[in-house]
Amino acid sequence: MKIERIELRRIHMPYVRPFETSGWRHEGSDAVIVRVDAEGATGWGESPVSDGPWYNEETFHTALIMQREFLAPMLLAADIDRPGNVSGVFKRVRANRMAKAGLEFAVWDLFGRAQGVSLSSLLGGTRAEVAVGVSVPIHASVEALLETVEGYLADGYGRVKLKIKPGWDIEPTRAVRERWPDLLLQVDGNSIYRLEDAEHLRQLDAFDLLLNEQPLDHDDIFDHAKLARLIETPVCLDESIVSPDHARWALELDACGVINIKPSRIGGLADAVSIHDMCRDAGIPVWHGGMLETGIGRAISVALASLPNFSLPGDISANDRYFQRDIVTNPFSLNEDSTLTVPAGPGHGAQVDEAYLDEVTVEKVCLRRNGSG
Ligand code: OSB
Ligand code: MG
Repeated sequence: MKIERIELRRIHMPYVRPFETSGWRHEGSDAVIVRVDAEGATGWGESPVSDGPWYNEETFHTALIMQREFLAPMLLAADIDRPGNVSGVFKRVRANRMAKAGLEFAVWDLFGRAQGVSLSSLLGGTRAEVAVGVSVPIHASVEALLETVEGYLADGYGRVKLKIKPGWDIEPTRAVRERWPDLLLQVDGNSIYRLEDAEHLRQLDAFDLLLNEQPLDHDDIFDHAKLARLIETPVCLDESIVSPDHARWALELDACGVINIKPSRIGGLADAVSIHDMCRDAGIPVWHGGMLETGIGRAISVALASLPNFSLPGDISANDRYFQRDIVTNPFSLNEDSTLTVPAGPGHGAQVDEAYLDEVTVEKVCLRRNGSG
């Protein structure tokens, strides 16, 4: 298939509440939304980048430049037999994985819609519902945190992840655990700790956590392997696993007991599925992380999380946990058993609300095969 037209838009869409981690705070989504058109069909993707290089090195500025100057022209010059080949088209471009992923996602959706097949089945999904939880930002007080968690539990979320940092880790985790002894609970430090903090992190072992996510540097695997031997809570890697090779290195070093898969961080769905399969063969559970995606990225996440080795609940909450109004007309709602239902229709299934998308668009670029327009 020859892609005829690519549209790139940077949006700004406010969150229902600000999201704060150990390293940044965001009031809304600044994602790049990608549309591809070919042979009368349309596909939609999302690069869940933000205004600054805080999670990884990318921002909406870099993603738009990489897509406009390099990736979109490469895709427009290619003839794609299957969406799994898109990552090969981008191979000469180093890193910039979220920029690549937004385009790759859109091509998967395009093929799914053109063939009338769901993204979940194209990827090898086996579940009709995926288990989900909620990621809870850093709060100003333990009291405020408990109130937020209580609200999410009342909404029906069955698993909670607490964002932590030095000074906001042991006490809030203890408080949540004491209040809800049976809650599925985990923590995420977003690379704020050092190996020297191992003794400190060991205190979290008392709280029966599912996992401790990415405590050490964003590009570290080696020290995580050392830390994994010093704490009892399973180490989970997020930021460090940016490719199938990185996953292989982590598995060979026993650097983690669990991997968080975000296809945007890995440069696309094809490599995300490879990591899923590698972990399945090694007996390592994976779960689907989140980047506070819009309804487009969310539908892609739900499709990927329907693969069998996604055996822990994902950070894929219902749309209304993030946005009062989303850019899709068919948002997910939470089922009573803390799951989302996997769309069975063509592609990822998100129906884009183009009028509202226009309203939240800050800048837009259009490229065409044989010249721009
Ligand atoms: O580290 O998992 C993370 C959001 C933005 C960037 C990084 C992370 C997160 C989350 C939110 O934890 C997960 C979600 O989308 O609900
Ligand atoms: Mg994380």
